[in-house]
Amino acid sequence: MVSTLTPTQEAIELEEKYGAHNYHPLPVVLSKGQGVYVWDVEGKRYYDFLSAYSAVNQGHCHPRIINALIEQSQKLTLTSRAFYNDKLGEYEKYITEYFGYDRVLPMNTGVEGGETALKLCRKWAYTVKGIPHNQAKIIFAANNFWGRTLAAISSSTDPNASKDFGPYMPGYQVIPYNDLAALAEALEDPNVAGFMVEPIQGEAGVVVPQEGYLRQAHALCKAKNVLLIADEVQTGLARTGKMLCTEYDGIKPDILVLGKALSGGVLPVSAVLANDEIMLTIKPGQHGSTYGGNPLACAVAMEALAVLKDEQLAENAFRLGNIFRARMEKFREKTEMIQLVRGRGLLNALVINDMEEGETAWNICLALKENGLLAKPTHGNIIRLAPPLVMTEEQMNECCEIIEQTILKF
Ligand code: IF1
Repeated sequence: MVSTLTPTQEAIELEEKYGAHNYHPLPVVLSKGQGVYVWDVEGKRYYDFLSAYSAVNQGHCHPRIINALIEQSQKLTLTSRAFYNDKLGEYEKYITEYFGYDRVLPMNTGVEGGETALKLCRKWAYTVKGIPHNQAKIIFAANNFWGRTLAAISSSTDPNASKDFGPYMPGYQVIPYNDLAALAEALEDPNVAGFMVEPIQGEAGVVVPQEGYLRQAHALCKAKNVLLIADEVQTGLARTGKMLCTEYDGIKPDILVLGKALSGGVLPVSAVLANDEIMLTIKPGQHGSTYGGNPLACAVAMEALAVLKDEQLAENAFRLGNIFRARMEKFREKTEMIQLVRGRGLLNALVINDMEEGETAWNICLALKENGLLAKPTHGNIIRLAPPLVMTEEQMNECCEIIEQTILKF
């Protein structure tokens, strides 16, 4: 039967019919990506202002990263950790020197990185800090988001992420984000082992804490021999204008979790970094994963990290982020649609004056799509705007024009 559907409609219909309905995507079907651009199946080009949730900081299909993928994929892709391979040691040396830690535990997705960090924290709590068995407590910030596993959603304050998935992981305590008094109080409990926190809360809507929040949180944790675990899966790797967002506070977290752009959007690669006292508490056979540290991931991740430095993407994100927020602040005087602009580097958000509970933000994103720019609301009335870090100033100005012209029509 000849299809009367457009290629876009055809692709959407297939997902509708055969896939789980665990997402509500914007109605655009992408088939190509290069740098800051993506193209849909009708050949229309867009600026990507989501960057796969900060997984393509280096831009879509970066040639150096793709070449590393192709080269390694024709040699050896996966050995499992039952044997050694000639890429893992090289990668471990590279990434630990890159971030200044003794050791790395390689995993795949960001949430596996978070899970690994919590297992390390608990293992350290019992074998080094001496917390009574199975009594270790871990503190999280309200409105956190670190993935979709049962351990992750157990710390969530978003019913949409946690409802009807219980019972939940014990040993958790949730305190308000950006509230040092609440942290100090929670730390009075001698069984607290760690505090896991995002330097900027991504999913919550790019929530930037007060100046020095992480520095003071780190000091409070240190005073109580509690580990500070920084979830930099979304904020790390140059996204916020520094190689790590924690650099704004001049601290080195006890455990650092990386993911997403660690592979430049090419395949899932995550990493947990820590020093010997913490990392060596996990002994052979006590943790791992089939793909963790596979040679293909190692080759891709080394190139993805090198690109961040060689192309000075943190500096570019810092500079373009200032241009973006300054321009949006000026634009706010011309429209009552924007409540506020916030973010750091190229992790930004517009908080929309939304009279229809998120309707408007969604409709703005549909209109942006029509005007050649892809973005998606997070939590109702907040539109996250996070392009690849390889964007030029000229492209940024063009995108600001698109955003302004689109919003002025609302
Ligand atoms: C989805 C959100 C962003 C993360 C932080 C760990 C992870 C994430 C700070 C886990 C993942 C992704 C998950 C993805 C959409 C996206 C997302 F909207 F869901 F929350 F970025 F804000 N820490 N975030 O942001 O990494 O296991 O996914 O590799 O679930 O829809 P992952």
